Amino acid sequence: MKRLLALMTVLVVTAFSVTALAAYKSEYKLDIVPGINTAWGQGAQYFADLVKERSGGKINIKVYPNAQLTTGKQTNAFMLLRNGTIDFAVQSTINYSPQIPELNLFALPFFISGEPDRYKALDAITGGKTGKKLAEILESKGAVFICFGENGFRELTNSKKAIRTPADLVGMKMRVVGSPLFIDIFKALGANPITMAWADTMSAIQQGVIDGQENPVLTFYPLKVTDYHKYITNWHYMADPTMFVVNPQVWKSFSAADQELIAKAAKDAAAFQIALGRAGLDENDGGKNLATLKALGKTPDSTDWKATLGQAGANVVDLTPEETKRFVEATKSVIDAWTSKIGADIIKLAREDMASVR
Ligand code: X2X
Repeated sequence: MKRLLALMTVLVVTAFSVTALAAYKSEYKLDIVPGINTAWGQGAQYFADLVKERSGGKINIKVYPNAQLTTGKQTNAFMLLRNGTIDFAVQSTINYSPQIPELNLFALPFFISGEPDRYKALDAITGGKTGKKLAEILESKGAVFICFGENGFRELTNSKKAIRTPADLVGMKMRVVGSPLFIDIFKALGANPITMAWADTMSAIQQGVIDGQENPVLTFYPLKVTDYHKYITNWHYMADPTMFVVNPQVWKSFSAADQELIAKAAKDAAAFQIALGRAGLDENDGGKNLATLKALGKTPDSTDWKATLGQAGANVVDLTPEETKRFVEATKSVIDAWTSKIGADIIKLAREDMASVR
């Protein structure tokens, strides 16, 4: 009887682990927009590597760069995560904002960069009451949110001239992402904004179909935009965090221990992505970002981006406070127009979070 019981236990346990194993896919698809060599891509790849290593090869996440999983339609990304076409994503708030308007908060012009320390201000939002609220909204719309990472503050590049004032932008053909807020900002500045997926942008840059675009340094430099755009204006006008997210069904299929493993790996990868996206810019952090990268054995491509961009033949404009003020004034109406779309309550929360670190 005892032996029979033992045998039955073995059978039950085996059957159980077989079903548990069978529930795991051989590959989980992770969606990103740019190439792997950007800070965004490297952070996503590091996440996949950590999960594989820490799960002993059991959980295999594959990063699909260049918006492959959305066939280039990056603003459809949230719908495809929700319906399970995409399992995991490290996505920009911009690309989910057509379905989740509250995420436009980060793209309000000069809203975060107007603070004394824009990095601190951003961290106060993502790590504060606002970040918590945005995570709840995301979850209510059908995604499991793990944490925020970073694409970076977005800067201007163009092939025509140094841009120091809104007047310099008049008539310039500027590629913008497919979120209406960007059209409003560039129209307010007198430019001629053209909505275009990133998948089509590199060739538009090469062929001169557009004069300029905006993206963070750690995105446009690795993708060689500076081979074509020799003028860069550091205006930091909006922050572009990434979000580490999972399809809810996929998330439920993992054991509690594996969920914990994945969440920890995402947080570690996000910390790396943030450090990589900031190190060598003007982040007044006493060398903390560089130290984080060194401790991980990761060397950034530059420890001084202004010098690196200059060596690449770029003319780099850092706006003076007076020059920045003109851009702020020219785009103020956009903030007013978008307050109700984003939600006055979210904007108020963000202001409170930012004020707490001033
Ligand atoms: O399309 C862009 O500009 C990019 C790569 O930054 C995003 O996906 C938001």
